[in-house]
Amino acid sequence: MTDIIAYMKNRDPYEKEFHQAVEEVFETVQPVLERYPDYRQAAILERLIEPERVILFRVPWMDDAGQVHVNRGYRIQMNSVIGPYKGGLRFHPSVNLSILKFLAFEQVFKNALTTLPMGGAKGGSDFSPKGRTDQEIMRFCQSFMMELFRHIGPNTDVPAGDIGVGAREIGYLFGMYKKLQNEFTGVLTGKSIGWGGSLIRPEATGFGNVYFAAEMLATRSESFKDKVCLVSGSGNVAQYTVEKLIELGAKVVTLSDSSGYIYDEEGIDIGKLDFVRRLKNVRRGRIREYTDKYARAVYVEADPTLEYNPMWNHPANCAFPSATQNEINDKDANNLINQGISLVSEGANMPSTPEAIKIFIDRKILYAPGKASNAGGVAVSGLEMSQNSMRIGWPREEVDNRLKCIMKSIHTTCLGAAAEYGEPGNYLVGANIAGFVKVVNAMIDQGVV
Ligand code: NDP
Ligand code: 2IT
Repeated sequence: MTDIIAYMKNRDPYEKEFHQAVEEVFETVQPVLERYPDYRQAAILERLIEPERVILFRVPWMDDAGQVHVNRGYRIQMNSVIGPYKGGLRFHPSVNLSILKFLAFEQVFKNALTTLPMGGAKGGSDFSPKGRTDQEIMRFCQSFMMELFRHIGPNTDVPAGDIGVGAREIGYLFGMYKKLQNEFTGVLTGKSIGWGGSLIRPEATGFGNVYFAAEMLATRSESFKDKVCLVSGSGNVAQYTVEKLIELGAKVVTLSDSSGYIYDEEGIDIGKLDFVRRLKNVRRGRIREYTDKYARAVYVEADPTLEYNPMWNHPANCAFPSATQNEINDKDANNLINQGISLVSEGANMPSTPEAIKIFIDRKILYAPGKASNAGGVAVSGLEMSQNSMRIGWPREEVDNRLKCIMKSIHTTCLGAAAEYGEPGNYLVGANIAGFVKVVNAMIDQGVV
């Protein structure tokens, strides 16, 4: 196994996020590899780290002043062994091959855990939507789709949203796909409700994360009533995490964006959350404006010279990192524990560094890795695909109930796999092993392809 890690690092030395995601999975599935030595001859690990296909393309677009810009577009089609490629698109200046390969790799196992037939993919661009007008966003999305359309399809690859890609972008991308293909199909998920989207898809990642965390708390006979929660980010995942936490009686005291965070000791109630929604989804403003409206809250500007994030250093019971990768390091993990945290449930993908994860597990924190706890988003995307294929739309309660059942089943599956391999209560080991076994068994069934 160490030779495969060394081979991977030597071959693509700059892909550090990808290496991090692979190492985390491969370390925890070691007991499976020992139990099934045949995997070696089948070169399972080597096949898992090599994407089935990588598409890299130029995205030229014109801004409102007539200036032409060029960005890079990507789609990593990682593994299609249990279904069509499925996974989001991220538009953010930090996007590169390493980040998208890590996300696509995680997606393969996450999608396997959902119980639905979806392979793993991820894509996006280093385009920054911040400060761009709707017209500029539309031209960018159209140019992006003018290349991507030939590589995707409802039975081939079904992209969705991620950081920087929400309902507005999905609309522009879908419009161009439909025009080029002359076909109205469920080629993207996260569509608006009026033209093929599923109810509950916008809510699904945040709600699903809270459903998963509630299952974890229940193993210790606890609930969210009166729990103080730290939530990072203020986008799609964070907003619906806060909504569900409020509904279940918790008090959420933080939200953030890449410029800084707000701390509201009195708690973010539904009225304040509505303000954040308008601020972020309509006006596309900064989280610091929260304190203009709610003066008793404090705003703390992000300080990249600090070795820890002060946001993770407030008294609380639960933490829901919901912004981006590696937002909790070892110092943050220790601060969280010293402040009374007993549960960390990841809404973002890989928000905790390996050192932070080790601290959570050693200290017996209820720790849920994103590939289990944030799987509700892609799960409801899978339900959107089913509804589109059948040309029907399920009511809100039905989708929400299915989401709850799926999160419950992922929770049970993780605990079962962890116990089977001698690590009871370890959700990291459970999620990695359960996802891995499902994918690998399908690869063995389908031969060397
Ligand atoms: P959004 O674009 O809606 O929101 C992202 C939020 O995170 C914003 O508040 C953004 O701040 C902040 N953020 C982004 N990058 C950074 C950074 N480098 N440093 C600090 N803050 C940052 O994205 P989502 O809510 O959809 O996604 C959040 C996370 O959840 C991501 O890790 C994503 O992969 C994951 N996820 C999303 C799913 C979905 O269905 N949408 C499903 C499963 C996981 P700013 O506005 O300043 O950039
Ligand atoms: O990381 C993720 O699971 C997502 N961004 C959602 C992917 C999807 O296809 O809904």
